[in-house]
Amino acid sequence: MDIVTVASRPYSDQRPGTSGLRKTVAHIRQPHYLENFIAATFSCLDGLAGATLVLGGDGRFYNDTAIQTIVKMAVAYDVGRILLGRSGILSTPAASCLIRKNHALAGIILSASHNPGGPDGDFGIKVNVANGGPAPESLTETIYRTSQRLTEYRIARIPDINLDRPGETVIGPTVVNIIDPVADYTDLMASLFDFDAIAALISNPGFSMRFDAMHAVTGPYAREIFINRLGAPSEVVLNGTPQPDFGGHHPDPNLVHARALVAMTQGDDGLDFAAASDGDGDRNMILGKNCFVNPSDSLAIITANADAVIGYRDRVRGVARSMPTSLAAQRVAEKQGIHHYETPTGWKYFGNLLDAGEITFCGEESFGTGSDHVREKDGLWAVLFWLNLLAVKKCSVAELLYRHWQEYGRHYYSRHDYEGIPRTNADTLIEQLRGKLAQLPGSRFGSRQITLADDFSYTDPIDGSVSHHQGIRILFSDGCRIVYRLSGTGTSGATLRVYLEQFEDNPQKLQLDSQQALVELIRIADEIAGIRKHTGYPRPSVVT
Ligand code: VG1
Ligand code: CO
Repeated sequence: MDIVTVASRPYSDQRPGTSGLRKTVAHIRQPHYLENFIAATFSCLDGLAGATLVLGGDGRFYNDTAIQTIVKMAVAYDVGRILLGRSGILSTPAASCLIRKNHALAGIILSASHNPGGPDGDFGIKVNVANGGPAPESLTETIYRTSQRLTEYRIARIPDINLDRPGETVIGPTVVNIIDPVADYTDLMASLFDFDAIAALISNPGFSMRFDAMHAVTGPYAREIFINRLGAPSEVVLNGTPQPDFGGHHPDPNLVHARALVAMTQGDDGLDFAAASDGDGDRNMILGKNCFVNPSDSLAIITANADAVIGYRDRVRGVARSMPTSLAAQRVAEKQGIHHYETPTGWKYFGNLLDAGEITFCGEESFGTGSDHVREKDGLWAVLFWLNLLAVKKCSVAELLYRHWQEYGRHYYSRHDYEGIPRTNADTLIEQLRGKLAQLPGSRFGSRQITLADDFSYTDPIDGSVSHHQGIRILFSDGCRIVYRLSGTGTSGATLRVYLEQFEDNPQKLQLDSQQALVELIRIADEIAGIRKHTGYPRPSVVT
């Protein structure tokens, strides 16, 4: 076995963001860039020699090239076994499932999630740890510091392996095991949900549905689950073949990027149910006939109705939501007497709470929902949860939603993104806002008064670790909230996210258009932060 040590020089920008290291493909393809980050990661994983590593990605451009490099490095770093998804494919939740099931030490998931792919698109590297979840900030910071001192890495000089041929190959100290990426995940889903009830719903001629895989990783998973296991006709899965450039689209399941699917739910003969997932299969969008389920509401409805689903009956301990996510789930937790936690943005902050059994469900406003079945958000899981609810409750998506609002009130909610603004403008906006925070409490805006204005900090209740600067929150006397933060997943310029929330429990006012309901708060958000002035944008580039 020819293992060589290659001299390298550190790159200064290998600090992982909200969800892994995310860069343009061109950036990742710089000499030694990928190798450096993998070497830094490997040297920070205690006990790597002889251990099991899960490896796969969302199939985007450069996925297979990067996998070949990582396999050769894993051999050089004495990894004992690599569990590799066939053709390099693993959805993020399936990778999490495999890490847990096989007691792997870690996983590497190659994905830039919902960001576009292709030679001119984005690429990403996510590192997961032994619980199946994203590496905690303590580890990503150590990897980053290591990357800044890196002067060399090791790699085996071996031919590329055939990623399409299942089975085991021994390469020096390492067994490379190419596995079916779909089977274990499908079994896990079958253990949580009532597949017979869902199959009966899907076969009912009065029920129409589509799942849009957006040319991304969930295609093979959706085909196995919906068509092979649940008996749906093949046309139920749209865009089901993963493509390196996602067909030239953003694999981002929201009202903007999944517009064609949304259109299929509109009108009297619109679909009864439609859903979509993102590049790496961890996000979900849920739609009913003429009806969109806001992700914050979805988390609340899943929590409130968990007893209807066999895998969750009588065992719900609590729910956590990322800070910008609406308070709808908290309202359910308070009423049901279960735990509730508010964490920073990013799935890594849920891991400790899930491991400690403090929570059963968790979610984010950014179309992410999940539970303690894995340690990642899980798109198809959420879709199956909703189908299971519809099958048991024998009602439509809209009925489930309206009933929930009637019982708990409605949290009108929207996120406004200002994408691709110059970094300095974004930093100035946030700095000026921070400078004003102390004076804001007590300020009046019409009938509203600010009761709290702070820069959110989080102390993990399990390990005591503290995370600062997790978004600026402005809370008002009537329960409204405005949150401002900068994205940590973009690859060019800066993206400002503004999150708006307003509670309503007047039964006459539960069915307004969200943007209409929030119009005054949107104006106040601009007045406080000078959004238009700093960004130069008259309106947000994406509204969800
Ligand atoms: C965004 C979302 C965040 C999510 C993250 C990763 O981060 O806001 O809620 O956890 O993407 O999602 P940011 O920093 O750009 O706001 V994805 O599906 O990687 O996995
Ligand atoms: Co994703």
